[in-house]
Amino acid sequence: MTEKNPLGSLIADTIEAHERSAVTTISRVEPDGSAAVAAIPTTYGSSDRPPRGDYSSARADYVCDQNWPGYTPEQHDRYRRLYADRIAHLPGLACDEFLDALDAMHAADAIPDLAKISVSLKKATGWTLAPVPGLIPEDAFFALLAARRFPITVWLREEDEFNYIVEPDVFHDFFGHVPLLFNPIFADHMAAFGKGGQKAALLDGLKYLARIYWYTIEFGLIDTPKGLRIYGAGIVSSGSEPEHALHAREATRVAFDLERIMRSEYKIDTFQSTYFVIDSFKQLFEATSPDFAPIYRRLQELPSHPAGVVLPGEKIFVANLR
Ligand code: HBI
Ligand code: FE
Repeated sequence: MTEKNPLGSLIADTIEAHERSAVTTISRVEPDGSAAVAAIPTTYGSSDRPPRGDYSSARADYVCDQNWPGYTPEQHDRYRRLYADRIAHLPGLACDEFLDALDAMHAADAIPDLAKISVSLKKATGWTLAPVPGLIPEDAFFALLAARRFPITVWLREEDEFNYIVEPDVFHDFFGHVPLLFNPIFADHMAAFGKGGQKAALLDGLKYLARIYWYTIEFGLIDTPKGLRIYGAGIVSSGSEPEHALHAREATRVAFDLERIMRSEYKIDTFQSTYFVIDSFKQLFEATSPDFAPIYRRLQELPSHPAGVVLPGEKIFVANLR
């Protein structure tokens, strides 16, 4: 199955740490020398501060406990309002695959108990949800995906982050990513991404693979018969970025191109200035199925493009502008 899957034949390329090289500190070391608990990613992405979250409670694979009874009524209420707000806005903005998957999920009323949702998700596609303290390093992230475990941050954003947040919280991770994990084809693609990440880590290609993840799974657009739509989890979970992604004149929408994306840097703490548009999920899954090892080798000799540049001759989508 892996061999047929997107990224499935990648079990042999690498990432150097990525522009968000996670500098880590080991929190505690066991007598046998192994780290007993997760290292804290002290710098992550282009952000100056360490990720939010209690890393002391995480195990070496970054998985922690959710402590669902610990959420306050106020937090459940905020989650409920976030969910209702996004549901109300997304028709006409998100693609049908996402909206259909969302409809089937029934997790609108309170912060989900991840163990409970894992039972139904496991039945549907073999995935479970793994509670984590917050952002985790790429290698740990992809290792969980390879095991069909999706990391879900346990904390919820504050009220002043209702429309936009710079790092993943439980609402982004759950609302943005879990619906499509109920879709069997998408679910296999995500697991293949995990395997591809493990392979990339050996080939100094993780930086390139993380960019593909960023510009598709997190911030991807899709060209549909109804017009441009969003499917990336970072956009669908945001209150303000969908309009920007689809309609803002300042944003550029470029036709999907695997190597172009691999060479494109990104920023994690602002609206994106460049989005990449797939024609169909089939296009994405097929484009990510070859062996990336030779591509990584070639790209290591080439400069990267700063976030937001538009290259000569590039196919730009101009529909939908307001
Ligand atoms: N950690 N918790 C968490 N959630 C993410 O979405 C996430 C992460 N670490 C790395 C990461 N995403 C991205 O860098 C992907 O590009 C791999
Ligand atoms: Fe995400």
